[in-house]
Amino acid sequence: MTSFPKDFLWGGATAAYQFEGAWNEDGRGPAVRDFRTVGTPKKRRQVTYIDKDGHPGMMPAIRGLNLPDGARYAILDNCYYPNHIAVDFYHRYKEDIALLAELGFKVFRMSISWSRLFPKGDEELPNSKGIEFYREVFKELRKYKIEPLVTLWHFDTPVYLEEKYGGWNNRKTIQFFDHYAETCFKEFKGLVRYWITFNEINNAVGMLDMYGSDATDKAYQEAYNQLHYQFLASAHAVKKGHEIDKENVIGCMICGIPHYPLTCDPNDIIATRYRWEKGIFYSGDVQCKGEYPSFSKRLWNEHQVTVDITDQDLIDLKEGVVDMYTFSYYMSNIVTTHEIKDMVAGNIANGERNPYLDYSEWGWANDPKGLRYFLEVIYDRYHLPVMITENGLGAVDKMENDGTIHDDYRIQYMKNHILEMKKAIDHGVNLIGYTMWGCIDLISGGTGQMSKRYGVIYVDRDDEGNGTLNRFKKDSFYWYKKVIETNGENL
Ligand code: P53
Repeated sequence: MTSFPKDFLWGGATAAYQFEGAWNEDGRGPAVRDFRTVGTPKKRRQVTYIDKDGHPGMMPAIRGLNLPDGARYAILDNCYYPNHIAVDFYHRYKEDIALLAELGFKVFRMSISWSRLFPKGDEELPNSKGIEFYREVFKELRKYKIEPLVTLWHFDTPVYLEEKYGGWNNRKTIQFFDHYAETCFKEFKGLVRYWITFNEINNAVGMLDMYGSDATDKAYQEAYNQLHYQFLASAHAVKKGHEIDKENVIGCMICGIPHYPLTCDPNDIIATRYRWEKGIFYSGDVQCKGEYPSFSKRLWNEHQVTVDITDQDLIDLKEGVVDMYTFSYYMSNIVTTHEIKDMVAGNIANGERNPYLDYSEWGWANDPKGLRYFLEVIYDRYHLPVMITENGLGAVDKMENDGTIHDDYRIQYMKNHILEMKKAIDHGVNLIGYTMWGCIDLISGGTGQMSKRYGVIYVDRDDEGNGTLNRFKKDSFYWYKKVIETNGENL
């Protein structure tokens, strides 16, 4: 069997708002994600606000739901916001990066917090403390020959842009993002070469499409339009990034969920294909081919959507085609037009349960073959280098009295997925890297829990914010170190 290419980028991935903490330090402005409380798989995270009459309120954090008219994001006294301190990478990055170096990481995926550089989002000059922090982090990574892979937007739009301009509902936000992206390319030139523009960009529409979702046509209208503005912002960033440094490799990032039909009923087959188009190909095609796919009209008509597309936009999209396709992979889902008999009760995961797969405690299907399937479909469609920029198992870990953590379930999960990556490479896919999600335990994006852990490094902190924040190596740490050392041979 073919081995991994010799310069394969092994590593791990994080996102600023789930990892850095220091949410209001050194001039950082608040971002929309800072106003989410902690949840559980059954109880959704809440977004907290003060309404137009000055009363505190909260509502579930669901894509497509907006704050009540006139309300403003607010921190409430009786709520816990896990992202404020997160796991404190902001103050511990030296210790953390030393651990990543010990693992032998070739690449480390992290995101820049937009509001750390531009606290409001529409400023001309960036916050120098923010620039300084990221520069130090990148230098520290380079010291160990770890290549940073930097996401510009990981769901964390500055709140000021949201409240003053309506965020991504407003075309103006593109211009603020353009300025932010250009600032990053200039300030971090020579330190960063690998970039991702928007994390899981396809979720804008994808998250509205869950079973039982009662998303309205208005929500779809907003989502498709927001997506268009983000496509443009991404395309501008790609073009500018290449102009500033031709060494830059800039990718899209897609939430990669393969969909399977439940039955061979042609209705199920077609529904499955349409689900791929809506959820996966729509965004990938725009970012990798630089134009809207032929099926776009059908998707827009489905919800009476009119997207605000100008002639210049079409040129911009063409000029901002990405260099690589990156995606997250956690699970597959099932599509059916028939009655659902056995519903998966997970957050995000949804639809009929797949009897051939087992499920995580959060209801996510464990499907290593689905990763190969996805890789092969995507590479065949775009012929661009592909990178898996998130993958892993969210699970409850138990620390023994001697500080060890025996997470063999995580080792199994990663091993099985890496074996399928190997097969995909063998089948011709140009897979260039793998960054497992949450290499150092961090706050779950979906539930806000600390107890949904992905890391090979354990962080002592619980769902209420207690704990020393000290780091411990799990069994998977030693295992992954060996995988990297042997370039994927010793699994
Ligand atoms: P948590 C949807 C489906 C799959 C992954 O998720 C998703 C989403 C959108 O939330 O998110 C990505 O922490 C995301 C990360 C997140 C990770 O998956 O809910 O890019 O920020 O932490 C894992 O278990």
